[in-house]
Amino acid sequence: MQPSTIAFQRPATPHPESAAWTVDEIEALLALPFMELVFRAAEIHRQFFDPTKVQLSTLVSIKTGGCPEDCGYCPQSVHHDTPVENQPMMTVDEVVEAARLAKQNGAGRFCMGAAWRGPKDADLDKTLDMVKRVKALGLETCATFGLLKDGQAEKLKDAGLDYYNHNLDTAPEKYADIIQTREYEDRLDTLGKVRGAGLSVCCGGIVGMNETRTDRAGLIAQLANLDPQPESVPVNNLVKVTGTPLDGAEPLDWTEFVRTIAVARITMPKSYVRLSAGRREMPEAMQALCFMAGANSIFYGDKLLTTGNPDVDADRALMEKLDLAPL
Ligand code: SAM
Ligand code: DTB
Ligand code: SF4
Repeated sequence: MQPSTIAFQRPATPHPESAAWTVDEIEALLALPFMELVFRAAEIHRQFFDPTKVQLSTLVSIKTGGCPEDCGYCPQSVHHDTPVENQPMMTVDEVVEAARLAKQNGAGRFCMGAAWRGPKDADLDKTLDMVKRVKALGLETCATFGLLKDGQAEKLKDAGLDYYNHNLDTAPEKYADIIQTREYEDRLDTLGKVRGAGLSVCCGGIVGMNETRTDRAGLIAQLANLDPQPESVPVNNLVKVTGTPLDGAEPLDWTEFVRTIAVARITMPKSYVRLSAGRREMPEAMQALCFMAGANSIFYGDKLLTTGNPDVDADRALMEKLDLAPL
């Protein structure tokens, strides 16, 4: 019997590194036959990374709840009646102790998050001590404090911050359905300030918010066309929290999530693509396929900011089964 012919076309020429990605090109990648898409992503992954290594970031919420912004997915917004209460900022010693435990568990990066629209100068000053002391433990440091004003990124850089996380969250066309209290442009402006201060950029988004495939392509186009591309790209699957407007969102089929990871890998070949929020709800085999499709980073630790993550023992066991080692 003759083998059946292949029913798809390889691109005649690869996408040139310097050219901008169009939403149509990205949508065409998302629509490739599933196995072909995962295979292409796995090939590209191997050109730039050791596919047996996974970068591990541990999150801690240094200031939880009471956020004035209205992000439709977020349990920490004052606009939504959720189980998360407004809490005071953690002390520097508490944060350093959490970082020490993260390092002991094998994390390489420690990411501090705050439920702020952006930091007030007095609050930022308190975080600078945290950054200095966490860095002194020998961990990479990351912060996600919201929108930054002039000069704030430089202060964080001087304190020893390595990465700043600020997500675009979704496509520009979908954005107003999700958030009304700040604009897409505000986010791009903060990303510019982060780059300008010489910090590495961690920037990604969320899928599973009732967006279309075109919206997912639109988000990836925005991320891939940042120049330079972000060093880290978190791909979050919406964690549904009671009381948030997106609690009733239609779940995304798991294959569509894997496709999103694969296309992030193909379009941002040198970035760390992080399999982010929503991992606790993902079967191990789906996570394995995400690693095959080019994911090479995870949030590691029992908690994300306010919701759960796989516990450390479960993640160690999974990495052992898949012969993956921490970076
Ligand atoms: N307040 C700051 C901000 O919004 O930039 C920093 C913390 S905020 C919680 C960081 C990111 O977490 C958001 O941009 C969003 O991408 C992600 N996130 C928040 N709630 C989520 C949820 N329920 N599911 C998935 N990702 C979520
Ligand atoms: C990112 O992209 N995802 C993380 C981190 N950056 C700050 C946050 C996920 C939050 C999930 C909901 C929660 O735990 O509150
Ligand atoms: Fe506030 Fe950030 Fe949550 Fe938006 S995502 S409500 S800015 S904590």
